[in-house]
Amino acid sequence: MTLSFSSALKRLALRRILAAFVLGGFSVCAIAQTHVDDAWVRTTVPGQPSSGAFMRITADVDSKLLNVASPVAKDAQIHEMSMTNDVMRMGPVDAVPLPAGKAVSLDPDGYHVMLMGLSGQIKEGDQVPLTLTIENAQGVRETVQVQAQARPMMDMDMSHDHGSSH
Ligand SMILES: [Cu+2]
Repeated sequence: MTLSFSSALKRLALRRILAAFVLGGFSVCAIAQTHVDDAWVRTTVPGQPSSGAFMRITADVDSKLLNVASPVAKDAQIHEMSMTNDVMRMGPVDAVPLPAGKAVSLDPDGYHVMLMGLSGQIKEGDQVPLTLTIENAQGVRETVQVQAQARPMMDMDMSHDHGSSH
């Protein structure tokens, strides 16, 4: 009788601890509304003026990516790659829609970030700081700091010259 009473107490205590963990987790999520995964920047050769940054962004609520900035680049632009009459085009966009809960990829075939006016060569393994400005549907802005890993691009599609294509 005494034994089962104490084990019931223990179970209750354990349940309280678990509840505290769950509540704590929720409050953390409420602050960090946007998650950025697998951020990387393409390595460059010496003297190369620009590069591309890529990542996967998941917003908890409907949002949009408005701006990207980096201390290694004079200018960072959000570009979109698209096919028009079988011609691959690419140009700046005002924002990237981030629907609630959906992972949006910035990759070499779609949206990507162009880092222009690089201050130096980006070498494999470098950590490139990026600051993302994200606005939710209520107009509330948040900035997200990301450390993007520099790695070489295997796909040759991005080897075209951004400077003269647009
Ligand atoms: Cu581009």
